[in-house]
Amino acid sequence: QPWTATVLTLFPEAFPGLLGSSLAGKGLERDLWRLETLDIRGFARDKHRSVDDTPFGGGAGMVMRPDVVGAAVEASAESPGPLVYLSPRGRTFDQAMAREFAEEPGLRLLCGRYEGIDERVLEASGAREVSIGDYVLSGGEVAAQVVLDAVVRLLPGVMGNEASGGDESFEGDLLEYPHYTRPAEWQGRSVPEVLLSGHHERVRQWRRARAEDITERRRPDLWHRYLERRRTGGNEEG
Ligand code: 6GU
Repeated sequence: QPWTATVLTLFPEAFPGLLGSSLAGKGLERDLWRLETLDIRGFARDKHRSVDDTPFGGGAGMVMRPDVVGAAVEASAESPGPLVYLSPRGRTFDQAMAREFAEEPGLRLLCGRYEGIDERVLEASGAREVSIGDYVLSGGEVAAQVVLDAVVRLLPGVMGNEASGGDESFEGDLLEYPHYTRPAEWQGRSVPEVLLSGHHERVRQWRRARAEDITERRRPDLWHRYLERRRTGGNEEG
Protein backbone atom coordinates (compact mmCIF):
# COMPACT_ATOMS: atom_id res chain seq x y z
CA GLN A 1 0.00 0.00 0.00
CA PRO A 2 1.45 3.39 -1.01
CA TRP A 3 1.85 6.29 1.40
CA THR A 4 -1.68 7.66 1.90
CA ALA A 5 -2.90 11.10 2.92
CA THR A 6 -6.43 11.18 4.36
CA VAL A 7 -7.72 14.74 4.65
CA LEU A 8 -10.66 15.46 6.97
CA THR A 9 -12.17 18.71 5.76
CA LEU A 10 -15.31 20.76 5.13
CA PHE A 11 -13.82 21.57 1.70
CA PRO A 12 -12.96 18.27 -0.01
CA GLU A 13 -13.19 20.07 -3.38
CA ALA A 14 -10.02 22.02 -2.43
CA PHE A 15 -8.00 18.79 -2.91
CA PRO A 16 -5.75 17.86 -4.63
CA GLY A 17 -5.56 21.52 -5.68
CA LEU A 18 -2.02 22.43 -6.69
CA LEU A 19 -0.88 18.99 -5.50
CA GLY A 20 -2.49 17.60 -8.67
CA SER A 21 0.13 19.38 -10.78
CA SER A 22 3.78 18.70 -11.55
CA LEU A 23 5.84 16.54 -9.21
CA ALA A 24 3.27 15.52 -6.62
CA GLY A 25 0.58 15.11 -9.27
CA LYS A 26 2.77 12.77 -11.35
CA GLY A 27 3.35 10.79 -8.16
CA LEU A 28 -0.42 10.54 -7.65
CA GLU A 29 -0.93 9.32 -11.23
CA ARG A 30 1.82 6.74 -10.80
CA ASP A 31 0.23 5.57 -7.50
CA LEU A 32 3.42 6.44 -5.57
CA TRP A 33 1.11 8.02 -3.01
CA ARG A 34 -2.66 8.32 -2.55
CA LEU A 35 -4.95 11.16 -1.54
CA GLU A 36 -8.30 10.56 0.11
CA THR A 37 -10.74 13.08 1.52
CA LEU A 38 -13.33 12.66 4.24
CA ASP A 39 -16.06 15.31 4.08
CA ILE A 40 -16.68 16.33 7.68
CA ARG A 41 -20.15 17.58 6.75
CA GLY A 42 -21.05 14.02 5.83
CA PHE A 43 -20.98 13.20 9.55
CA ALA A 44 -23.53 15.86 10.53
CA ARG A 45 -26.72 14.18 11.73
CA ASP A 46 -29.36 16.92 12.02
CA LYS A 47 -31.55 18.01 9.09
CA HIS A 48 -29.53 21.20 8.55
CA ARG A 49 -26.25 19.24 8.49
CA SER A 50 -24.75 21.71 10.96
CA VAL A 51 -21.11 21.26 11.84
CA ASP A 52 -20.55 24.24 14.16
CA ASP A 53 -22.14 25.97 17.14
CA THR A 54 -21.59 29.02 19.35
CA PRO A 55 -18.80 28.88 21.94
CA PHE A 56 -19.61 28.14 25.61
CA GLY A 57 -18.59 31.19 27.62
CA GLY A 58 -19.52 33.50 24.78
CA GLY A 59 -17.31 35.41 22.38
CA ALA A 60 -16.89 35.77 18.67
CA GLY A 61 -17.15 33.10 16.02
CA MET A 62 -18.21 29.48 15.93
CA VAL A 63 -16.67 26.21 17.10
CA MET A 64 -16.73 22.89 15.25
CA ARG A 65 -18.94 20.41 17.10
CA PRO A 66 -17.28 17.48 18.89
CA ASP A 67 -19.97 14.97 17.88
CA VAL A 68 -19.57 15.73 14.16
CA VAL A 69 -15.77 16.06 14.07
CA GLY A 70 -15.42 13.11 16.47
CA ALA A 71 -17.39 10.88 14.10
CA ALA A 72 -15.20 11.96 11.18
CA VAL A 73 -12.04 11.21 13.18
CA GLU A 74 -13.43 7.78 14.11
CA ALA A 75 -14.16 7.06 10.46
CA SER A 76 -10.53 7.88 9.65
CA ALA A 77 -9.19 5.37 12.19
CA GLU A 78 -8.67 2.64 9.58
CA SER A 79 -6.61 4.97 7.40
CA PRO A 80 -2.85 4.80 7.89
CA GLY A 81 -0.70 7.19 9.89
CA PRO A 82 -0.89 9.59 12.83
CA LEU A 83 -3.67 12.15 13.18
CA VAL A 84 -2.38 15.68 12.62
CA TYR A 85 -4.50 18.73 13.45
CA LEU A 86 -3.46 21.83 11.49
CA SER A 87 -3.56 24.76 13.89
CA PRO A 88 -1.58 27.97 14.47
CA ARG A 89 -0.95 26.88 18.07
CA GLY A 90 0.77 23.65 16.98
CA ARG A 91 4.47 22.81 16.83
CA THR A 92 6.02 24.58 13.85
CA PHE A 93 6.40 22.38 10.79
CA ASP A 94 9.95 22.06 9.46
CA GLN A 95 12.05 19.84 7.18
CA ALA A 96 12.87 17.41 10.01
CA MET A 97 9.14 16.92 10.64
CA ALA A 98 8.58 16.42 6.90
CA ARG A 99 11.19 13.65 6.92
CA GLU A 100 9.47 12.00 9.92
CA PHE A 101 6.06 12.16 8.24
CA ALA A 102 7.50 10.61 5.08
CA GLU A 103 8.59 7.61 7.21
CA GLU A 104 5.02 7.01 8.39
CA PRO A 105 2.65 4.84 6.31
CA GLY A 106 0.58 7.98 5.70
CA LEU A 107 -0.98 10.94 7.46
CA ARG A 108 -4.50 11.81 8.57
CA LEU A 109 -4.82 15.58 8.31
CA LEU A 110 -7.62 17.23 10.26
CA CYS A 111 -8.53 20.67 8.92
CA GLY A 112 -10.46 23.10 11.08
CA ARG A 113 -12.47 26.15 10.08
CA TYR A 114 -14.12 28.92 12.11
CA GLU A 115 -12.46 29.53 15.50
CA GLY A 116 -11.38 25.90 15.71
CA ILE A 117 -12.49 22.49 16.96
CA ASP A 118 -13.98 21.59 20.35
CA GLU A 119 -10.94 20.83 22.53
CA ARG A 120 -12.30 17.47 23.73
CA VAL A 121 -11.95 15.94 20.25
CA LEU A 122 -8.28 16.88 20.21
CA GLU A 123 -7.74 15.41 23.71
CA ALA A 124 -9.66 12.20 23.01
CA SER A 125 -8.01 11.54 19.66
CA GLY A 126 -4.45 12.35 20.74
CA ALA A 127 -4.01 14.49 17.62
CA ARG A 128 -0.61 16.07 17.00
CA GLU A 129 -1.04 19.81 16.49
CA VAL A 130 1.08 21.28 13.72
CA SER A 131 1.39 24.90 12.54
CA ILE A 132 3.05 26.06 9.33
CA GLY A 133 4.20 29.38 10.79
CA ASP A 134 3.36 32.38 12.91
CA TYR A 135 0.40 33.90 11.06
CA VAL A 136 -3.29 33.06 11.00
CA LEU A 137 -5.00 31.31 8.09
CA SER A 138 -8.77 31.02 7.84
CA GLY A 139 -8.62 27.24 7.80
CA GLY A 140 -6.30 24.25 7.87
CA GLU A 141 -6.67 23.27 4.19
CA VAL A 142 -3.91 25.47 2.79
CA ALA A 143 -1.64 24.38 5.65
CA ALA A 144 -2.43 20.71 4.94
CA GLN A 145 -1.40 21.24 1.32
CA VAL A 146 1.86 22.87 2.42
CA VAL A 147 2.63 19.88 4.66
CA LEU A 148 1.71 17.39 1.93
CA ASP A 149 3.85 19.13 -0.69
CA ALA A 150 6.90 19.01 1.59
CA VAL A 151 6.32 15.35 2.57
CA VAL A 152 5.34 13.89 -0.79
CA ARG A 153 8.47 15.16 -2.56
CA LEU A 154 10.50 13.08 -0.09
CA LEU A 155 8.73 9.79 -0.93
CA PRO A 156 10.78 7.25 -2.90
CA GLY A 157 10.35 7.73 -6.65
CA VAL A 158 8.43 11.03 -6.50
CA MET A 159 11.50 13.14 -7.26
CA GLY A 160 13.13 11.70 -10.39
CA ASN A 161 16.12 10.80 -8.22
CA GLU A 162 15.59 7.64 -6.12
CA ALA A 163 17.95 9.14 -3.51
CA SER A 164 15.04 11.54 -2.79
CA GLY A 165 14.99 15.18 -1.79
CA GLY A 166 17.41 16.71 -4.28
CA ASP A 167 21.20 16.68 -4.51
CA GLU A 168 21.87 19.11 -1.66
CA SER A 169 23.41 17.14 1.21
CA PHE A 170 22.61 20.17 3.38
CA GLU A 171 18.91 20.48 2.54
CA GLY A 172 17.13 22.04 5.50
CA ASP A 173 20.44 23.02 7.16
CA LEU A 174 21.50 25.83 4.81
CA LEU A 175 19.66 28.14 2.44
CA GLU A 176 19.99 27.33 -1.26
CA TYR A 177 22.94 28.51 -3.35
CA PRO A 178 22.14 30.71 -6.39
CA HIS A 179 21.13 29.07 -9.67
CA TYR A 180 21.88 30.07 -13.28
CA THR A 181 20.96 28.87 -16.74
CA ARG A 182 21.53 30.03 -20.33
CA PRO A 183 22.35 32.53 -21.68
CA ALA A 184 25.79 32.83 -20.03
CA GLU A 185 25.47 36.61 -20.33
CA TRP A 186 22.17 38.46 -19.84
CA GLN A 187 21.71 42.25 -19.67
CA GLY A 188 25.44 42.65 -19.08
CA ARG A 189 25.45 40.16 -16.20
CA SER A 190 27.54 37.02 -16.53
CA VAL A 191 27.28 33.66 -14.85
CA PRO A 192 30.06 32.95 -12.29
CA GLU A 193 33.05 31.49 -14.19
CA VAL A 194 33.38 28.42 -11.99
CA LEU A 195 29.97 27.15 -13.12
CA LEU A 196 31.19 27.10 -16.77
CA SER A 197 34.49 25.42 -15.87
CA GLY A 198 33.34 21.80 -15.76
CA HIS A 199 35.30 21.26 -12.53
CA HIS A 200 32.65 19.42 -10.52
CA GLU A 201 34.53 19.56 -7.22
CA ARG A 202 35.14 23.33 -7.55
CA VAL A 203 31.46 23.81 -8.44
CA ARG A 204 30.46 21.84 -5.33
CA GLN A 205 32.78 23.92 -3.11
CA TRP A 206 31.56 27.20 -4.65
CA ARG A 207 27.93 26.25 -4.09
CA ARG A 208 28.54 25.32 -0.48
CA ALA A 209 30.43 28.57 0.15
CA ARG A 210 27.57 30.62 -1.39
CA ALA A 211 24.98 28.68 0.64
CA GLU A 212 26.99 29.38 3.80
CA ASP A 213 27.37 33.12 3.02
CA ILE A 214 23.68 33.56 2.33
CA THR A 215 22.64 31.61 5.41
CA GLU A 216 24.99 33.53 7.71
CA ARG A 217 23.73 36.91 6.47
CA ARG A 218 20.02 36.15 6.22
CA ARG A 219 19.34 33.51 8.85
CA PRO A 220 21.68 33.65 11.84
CA ASP A 221 19.39 31.13 13.60
CA LEU A 222 20.02 28.49 10.91
CA TRP A 223 23.69 29.48 10.69
CA HIS A 224 24.38 28.88 14.38
CA ARG A 225 22.55 25.56 14.34
CA TYR A 226 24.58 24.53 11.28
CA LEU A 227 27.88 25.45 13.01
CA GLU A 228 26.82 23.58 16.14
CA ARG A 229 25.96 20.49 14.11
CA ARG A 230 29.33 20.54 12.35
CA ARG A 231 31.08 20.97 15.72
CA THR A 232 29.26 18.05 17.36
CA GLY A 233 29.19 15.69 14.41
CA GLY A 234 25.81 16.74 13.09
CA ASN A 235 22.80 14.83 14.33
CA GLU A 236 20.56 16.89 16.59
CA GLU A 237 17.26 18.46 15.58
CA GLY A 238 16.32 22.10 16.35
CL1 6GU B 1 -1.82 24.81 10.49
N1 6GU B 1 -3.86 26.49 10.48
C1 6GU B 1 -4.38 27.73 10.50
N2 6GU B 1 -5.70 27.86 10.47
N3 6GU B 1 -3.64 28.82 10.53
C2 6GU B 1 -2.32 28.64 10.54
C3 6GU B 1 -1.71 27.40 10.52
C4 6GU B 1 -2.52 26.33 10.49
N4 6GU B 1 -0.38 27.57 10.55
C5 6GU B 1 -0.19 28.87 10.58
N5 6GU B 1 -1.34 29.53 10.57
